Amino acid sequence: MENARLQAVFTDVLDGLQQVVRRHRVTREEYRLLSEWLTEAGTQPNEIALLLEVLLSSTVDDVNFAVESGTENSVEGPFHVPGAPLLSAPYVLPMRPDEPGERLLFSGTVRSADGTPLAGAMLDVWQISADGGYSHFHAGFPEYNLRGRLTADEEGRFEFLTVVPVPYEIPKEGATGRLLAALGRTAHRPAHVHLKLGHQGHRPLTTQIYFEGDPWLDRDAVVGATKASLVTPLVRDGGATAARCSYDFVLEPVPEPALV
Ligand code: MBD
Ligand code: FE
Repeated sequence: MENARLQAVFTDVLDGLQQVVRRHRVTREEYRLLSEWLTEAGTQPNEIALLLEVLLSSTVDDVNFAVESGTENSVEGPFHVPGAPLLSAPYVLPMRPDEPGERLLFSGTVRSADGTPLAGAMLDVWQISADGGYSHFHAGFPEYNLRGRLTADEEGRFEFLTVVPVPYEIPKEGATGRLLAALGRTAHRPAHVHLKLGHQGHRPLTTQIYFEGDPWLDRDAVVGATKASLVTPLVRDGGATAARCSYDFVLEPVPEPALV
């Protein structure tokens, strides 16, 4: 970071912390507990990253990725893995032969802000399994389980088969889980599917899709991640072999570079 900016931001951070100490007359004992808790967090793999993701990343994203007319962003979270398999149609996310859970057919479109379909738009999709694990991060999953990249067709449409994700629960033993419990806040995230979307000439989008009726929608453990515009119905019509959901994504064009 450029030194002047580092100094400006750090000065404000320190000022904010000092104000909190003064306003609440933080005791020596409370200061010691904070120091111990942060030290504990630092010894746990990925814990600081999770903590920042829970408390702050959504605010950083909102500052940087605000949209005028495109689909809203939602945080990337700690479980993205670059380089997921490039799938071919008909799209099925890689899954175990005995992958548990209800099947989900996720369809939709990718369009530009003016409604033009974005043929060939790239979607990078990842999600938790029905038994509650993200491959690569939780033991016992094949590499890239429920992770894949696919493209929208000539009309900007896409469809892929996956399983209905379950809500994620932040581990109770970790420093982040202990903080949430101490605060009386839920450690749950509503069930979600993560996506990154890209198309030439458009701002890349990182977002998540949530489902109507999810009990954690209004108290996501990750502050600010759930947005009403990203919630879609999960449709189950009796007899169908899979639940369905759909979402129509809108990417914002990047301004044309000025002609020189
Ligand atoms: C998740 O699955 C997630 O998406 C975020 C943002 C934080 C923790 C777990
Ligand atoms: Fe997630």
